[in-house]
Amino acid sequence: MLTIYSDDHHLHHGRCELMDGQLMPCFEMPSRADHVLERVKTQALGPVTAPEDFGLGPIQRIHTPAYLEFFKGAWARWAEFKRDGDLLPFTWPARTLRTVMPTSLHGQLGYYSFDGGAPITAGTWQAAYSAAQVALTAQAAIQRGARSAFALCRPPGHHAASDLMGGYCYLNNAAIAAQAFLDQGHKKVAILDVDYHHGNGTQSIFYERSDVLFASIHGHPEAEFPFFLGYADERGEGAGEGFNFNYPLPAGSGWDTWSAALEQACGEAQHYDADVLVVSLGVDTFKDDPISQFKLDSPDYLAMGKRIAALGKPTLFVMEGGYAVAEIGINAVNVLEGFQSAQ
Ligand code: SP5
Ligand code: ZN
Repeated sequence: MLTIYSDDHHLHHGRCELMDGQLMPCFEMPSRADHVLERVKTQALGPVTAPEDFGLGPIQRIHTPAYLEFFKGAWARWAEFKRDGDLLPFTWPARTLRTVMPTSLHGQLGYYSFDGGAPITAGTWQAAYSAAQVALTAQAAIQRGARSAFALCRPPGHHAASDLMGGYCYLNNAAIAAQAFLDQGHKKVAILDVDYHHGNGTQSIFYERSDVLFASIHGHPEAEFPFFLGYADERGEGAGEGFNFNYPLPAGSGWDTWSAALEQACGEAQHYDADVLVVSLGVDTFKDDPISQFKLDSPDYLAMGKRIAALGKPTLFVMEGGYAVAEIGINAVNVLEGFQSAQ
């Protein structure tokens, strides 16, 4: 399997995120992608290549021009404040407030974000832009006939909506790739999101559309980030009704429970008869993940890959979360090896 990877992810190294009553060192750190790349190499998964540059066009198919302009320019505006830390939001237009557009940097940052977990640093735009190109380059490989490809994206993307950052995500790499498939002639794309957290950004982007089916298995939002989306009764709206599937699971869920949900999600993708499959591949479902509550073990990821392969679709894997840094390479690459072993 071909892996697409860019060193540019090192340009994004946030210092702190707001969590559990503290500014904590960011769980989403550069060594994550380094470990995955290392494992891709030691397991000889296949060639590793740098991304091509497809420009802003395919990113603008998912994200609004105003959001992209804000994100791209935010660091330069923040630098003028001459502060020590990264740029982090602290006020959001929640109920009773208006979603007006303030003129100040922090007002606009609140408008364009939904949590205090996505710091903007000097290199965040470039890293996120390159991650989107990584996804697009892997997508192009499949478009040219590859059965599968791995987009080793960092920062991740599935929490990012068309004009919102949050949850360590800025640009929705999986959504951008899914839209590229459609723009290049495919009619139906299924996105299977196996990250521990609900892919609220991806769901919101495609919620009223029938050309992208979204299925997500995740920690129940009653108890788990992102709290305000990801419930089982969210089935899509308008033309999208019946094309959104959420499988929220309780804390402590292991492979038995998790794989039963995967079985259902795969059944929906099969029934939908997608042309291609995009997998939002988070491995924060691992038993030792520091911020998550599922109990998958490393061999389970091999089984996960095998089950996904049984769908028989051209498959693009897009890296999302996973914070047990020492094991992230083993677990992510196990999915890919499991997939390949089932060919
Ligand atoms: C891409 C991705 O996986 N983003 C996840 C963002 C999660 N941010 C909030 C995490 C809150 C975790 N609280 C757990 C408490 C453990 N001490
Ligand atoms: Zn996650």
